[in-house]
Amino acid sequence: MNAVNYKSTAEFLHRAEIEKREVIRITADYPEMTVEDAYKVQEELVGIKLKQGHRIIGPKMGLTSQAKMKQMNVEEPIYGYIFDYMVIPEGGSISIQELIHPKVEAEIAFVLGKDIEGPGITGAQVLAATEYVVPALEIIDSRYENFKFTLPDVIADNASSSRVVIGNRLTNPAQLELDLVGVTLSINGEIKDLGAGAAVVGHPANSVAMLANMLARKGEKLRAGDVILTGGVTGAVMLSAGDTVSAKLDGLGEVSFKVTE
Ligand code: OOG
Ligand code: MG
Repeated sequence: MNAVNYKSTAEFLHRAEIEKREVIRITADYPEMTVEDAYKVQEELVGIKLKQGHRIIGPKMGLTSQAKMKQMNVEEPIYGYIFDYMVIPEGGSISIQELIHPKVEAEIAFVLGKDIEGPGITGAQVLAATEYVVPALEIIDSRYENFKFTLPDVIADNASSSRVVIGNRLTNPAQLELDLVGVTLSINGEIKDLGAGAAVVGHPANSVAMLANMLARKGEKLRAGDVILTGGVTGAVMLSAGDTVSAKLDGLGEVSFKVTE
């Protein structure tokens, strides 16, 4: 069997996103694709988006909670990139027709005041370098059929990144214990899932530390001003037209958006 062609695989996934079409997962044809191969495909995909004039607002972590790993049947955290075109304003809306089969998850986002460069970064170092934390809703939209994938597939697909809503209340992380922050995710006023910050690798700052250490392997660092999603605290919930989605995070505030036809 042939080796994975990073560039054409990235183009294939990019087209699926643009055409809002689900595709057969890469590992159906290339079962031997490794995690390393997958990050090379992701790099090509990021390159395509940058070439088109899109800007990265920050890297993100995914599959950082037991809830998410179990739900997606995948066993280790991954990273991807959030771009400017993915941002929906707080309280804004998105048409279901712009997406394939979107799901939403509640997250805690970090904004750094200083660069952080791995390896060997700890959660305590992350907290010291953080300017503020903010509640977020991430809309994930795997390009794969039935939202089913293996670890290399989802890495290649930029960790299912699709849209994000960032809350507008900024909190200094020294003001609260982020692992103890209670989180609810509601649709049309009904709670669909809940959790606490500790669901994210024990403490969301640990997720940022893992990210800095993973990026160090390719000589990259986290930068001051990056908006970093630390991974779903809750499981992800399917979206439908007519949904009003909101997350409440104790001490951090609320964030919401609507899904239209
Ligand atoms: C992968 C993306 C995971 C998170 O917060 O865990 C993610 C997926 O579940 O499709 O963004
Ligand atoms: Mg996420």
